[in-house]
Amino acid sequence: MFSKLWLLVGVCVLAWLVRASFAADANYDESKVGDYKLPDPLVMENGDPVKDAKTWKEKRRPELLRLFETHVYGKSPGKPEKIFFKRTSEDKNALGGRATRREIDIYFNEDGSGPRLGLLLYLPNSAQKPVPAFLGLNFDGNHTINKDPGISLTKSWVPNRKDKGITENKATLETRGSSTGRWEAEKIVDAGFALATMYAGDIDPDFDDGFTNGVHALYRKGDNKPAPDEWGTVAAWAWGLSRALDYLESDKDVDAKKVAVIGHSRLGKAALWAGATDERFAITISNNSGCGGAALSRRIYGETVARINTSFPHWFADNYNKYNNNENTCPVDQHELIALIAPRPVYVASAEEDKWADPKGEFLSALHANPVYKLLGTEGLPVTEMPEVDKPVTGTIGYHIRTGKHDVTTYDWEQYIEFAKKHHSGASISGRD
Ligand code: GTR
Repeated sequence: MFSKLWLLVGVCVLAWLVRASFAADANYDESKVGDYKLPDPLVMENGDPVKDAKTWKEKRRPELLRLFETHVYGKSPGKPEKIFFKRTSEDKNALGGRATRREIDIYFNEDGSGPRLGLLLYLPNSAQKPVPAFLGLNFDGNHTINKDPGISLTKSWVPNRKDKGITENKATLETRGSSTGRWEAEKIVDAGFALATMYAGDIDPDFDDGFTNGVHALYRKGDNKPAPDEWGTVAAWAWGLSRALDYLESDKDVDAKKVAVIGHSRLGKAALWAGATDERFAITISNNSGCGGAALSRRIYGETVARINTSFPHWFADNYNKYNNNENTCPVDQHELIALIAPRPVYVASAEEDKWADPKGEFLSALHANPVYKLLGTEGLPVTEMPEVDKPVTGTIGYHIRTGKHDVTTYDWEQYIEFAKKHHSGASISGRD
């Protein structure tokens, strides 16, 4: 046991050193972004052009989904045959009286054994029900998203942020509310939305454990790891978001047809994959999702495919390793991930100092998804040039680059709330802002 722990610590230190050296020599020079040719979302693999919405819907979209599954994220199981929801707590007087807090366990074995996903839900008290919602995963446990003392402390493994190690760890009281700034629960409910969130680690803990824990374990046959084209951790997180939506569909206070799935960084990659694979999500929001999220891989700017697969070998399908330092041979690029969300609204957000996530590459993905949005008869992205900092553009595709670093800020949330209001127009948004 002791030696196993040291092995784990050793592996983590090594991974950290590799990441640090990669980050140091990443390309941040626009003049060194060479020529690259993006695959055309409106051309079938066999070369046939896609000229109408029907061909997109019936042929190209399924083909692209299959390509992303096979080469990037891995194929996930569908909705499990058995899924159970249990409301574990409710407080009608949360957040200073403005919200009702519910906690719900989502699990898959009747006897309660196996993975349990803990969903936290805030409903605005002053709004007429059912309400539209934002749904997103959090990094460190539901209890970190607000100081609200009624939120249960996660019992799952949590990363140790202090020493950057992946050591065995339990959530502590000091971490209550540590991510409050990233969530803006009060602002969201005041605007008439519900906020639903779940700890990503309940679905799959964020370390390379050979897929023995989390929801992967539910589907393992014997000792078999997922096959090279089967789900990694990002896909498992996306699958978990769909299970949370299964619950929201059963809650009469939420309008499940008006759920925006949102995620930051690695969890933004998961939100995009959830929005692409699950058409029940009305809106998808990517906050600084970067490589393997909204950023084009072929630009080789900031984090690259080789880097991400080395630092986080568990995030993607094993097949994705084929494209390490070999991005041009990948049959897809990330603009086609955005295109898979069409015609539903999508918002891509970057931060000026977040060069690792390649803000320009994130914008270009939105831009190159636009032909699909146009083909499907939507407004798409209303600009052809990257907008100035802090000047959001919002059509069916929204985009902004804000001042500051890799983070989710009040400014970001203000744009997402406006975007959701615009696209849910006619929704029962009766908040008090
Ligand atoms: C970084 C990783 C990024 C991004 C980020 C995060 O280390 O390289 O792809 O996902 O973590 O999730 O904060």
